[in-house]
Amino acid sequence: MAQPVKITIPSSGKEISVPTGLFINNEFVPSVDSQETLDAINPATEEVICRVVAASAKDIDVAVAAARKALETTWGKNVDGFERSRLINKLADLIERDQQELAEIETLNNGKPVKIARDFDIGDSVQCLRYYAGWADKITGQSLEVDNKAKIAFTRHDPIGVCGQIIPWNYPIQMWAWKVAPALACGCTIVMKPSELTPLTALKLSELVKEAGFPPGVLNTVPSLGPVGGAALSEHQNVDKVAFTGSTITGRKIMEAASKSNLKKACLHTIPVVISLELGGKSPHLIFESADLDQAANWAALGILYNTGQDCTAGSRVYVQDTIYDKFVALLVSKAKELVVGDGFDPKTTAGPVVSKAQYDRVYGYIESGKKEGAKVILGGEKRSGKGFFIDPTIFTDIRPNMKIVKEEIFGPVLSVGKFKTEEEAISLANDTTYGLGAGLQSSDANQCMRVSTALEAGTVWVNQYNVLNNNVPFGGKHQSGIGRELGSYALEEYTSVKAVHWNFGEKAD
Ligand code: TXE
Repeated sequence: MAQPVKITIPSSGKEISVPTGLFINNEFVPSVDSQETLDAINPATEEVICRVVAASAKDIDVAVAAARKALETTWGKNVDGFERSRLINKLADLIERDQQELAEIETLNNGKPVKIARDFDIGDSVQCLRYYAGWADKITGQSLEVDNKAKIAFTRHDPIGVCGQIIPWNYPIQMWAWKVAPALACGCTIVMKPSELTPLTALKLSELVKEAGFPPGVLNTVPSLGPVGGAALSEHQNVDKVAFTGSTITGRKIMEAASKSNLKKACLHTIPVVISLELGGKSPHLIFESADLDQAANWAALGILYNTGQDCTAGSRVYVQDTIYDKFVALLVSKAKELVVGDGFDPKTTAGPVVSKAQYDRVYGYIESGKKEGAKVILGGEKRSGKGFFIDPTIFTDIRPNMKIVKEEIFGPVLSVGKFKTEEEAISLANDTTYGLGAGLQSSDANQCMRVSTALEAGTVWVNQYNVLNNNVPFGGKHQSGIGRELGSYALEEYTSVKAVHWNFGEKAD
């Protein structure tokens, strides 16, 4: 095991070579002590594409040691920002060069349409790398006057160190870029654990990391099961930071593991683990009577159906003002019907299958619970026959706040639509959640837009649009949706450690 394999792209019959080993010190290697493998499955056909090496806890040790060595020798404080910037830009160029091939592998393993993978996920990832390449030589501290003329203090923003990065399966390339780009720009080294469901593009990207010229050990890739490799990274004594995107339940486990290793480290006087968590959501989307209804219906449909609803900011609760309710719901249903759910290699497809059998069963579990609890299905809700984890858009109305479909993250193309009379009622319905990731509102009343966006409890609020992100704008959640921010200059704070230097150039001690 650990040799590359040829995989076949179904639409063209083209063969692509994909590495299957662990990527440590710029080489693809077998596990040091385990024969375990992970099946990479095509969710459109349910067939196994290939198997890759699954990292054990001992492999994580090896990868962390490689990352530590690189931090102390060839990366970290040993390389200037201009060189980091040059290498990150080179990596972006190589990803752009290979975008079609990477998109096809992403579609094979994740299911999303090739065009979306290439033009949005990869296009955005290339831009993300270039954005942070721009920051790499601009990470500076401050010079500070202190209370004595013979003294000065200054700060340096050092790399935080070895970073464990644990990413999910809904945007395998994009989540990789969001985590890798700021970490590299700040001079950190990385042990990347992709989801066990979608390891292929992270392995393929590792080839490009080597080709770009990054020194061995700067970025290591260790596909593994969450409770094995993910847990080993979270509790590792020699990892300085864990960055995670995934479910709230796993986020809690990671925090617990990190805090337990923190206490031990505090005793040992070593560096504590720093955490950033990007977790789930149950995001509200408010449609007010003054909105451009056609546009509002477009944004509401995109808000829940983009990426087959497997989106942490999915606008899964739409609340509509009573005066326009019937008209808007009819429009929304007609927009949702335009979605073409199918194999991501079919150019007509606009939404692929959900990623796995587990997700498929989970989403249908919620659809059944919605029906049982008395919500009304006005679109979809039935299973298709045949192979593939395909789920048609499903819309529920006649909902109540305590229903599971209204409270819990479904992570599929399932929407709950409710009604409100007043702005106050809309805000109160929107904020009635334990999450706080995204929120949206559609209105042509500017004062209302400002009032409501101020009142909504979320890390991101979209006004007259939905689910649009930019690499220079921070992203993250409130409440149980996470800790810390990705993207923008804010992400640099997650990957740097501020050191204050106090300098005496004249004062004598008594
Ligand atoms: O997530 P997990 P799952 C939500 C979404 C979805 C649900 C379940 O609601 O239906 O989570 O998905 C790693 N220590 N989101 O079970 O387990 C795992 O290997 C360390 C929202 O797939 O959170 C993978 O790499 N790591 C979300 C990553 O965590 C562990 C995206 C995510 O998997 C671990 C994905 C452990 N003990 C799911 N256990 C978003 N916010 O975008 C698992 N992992």
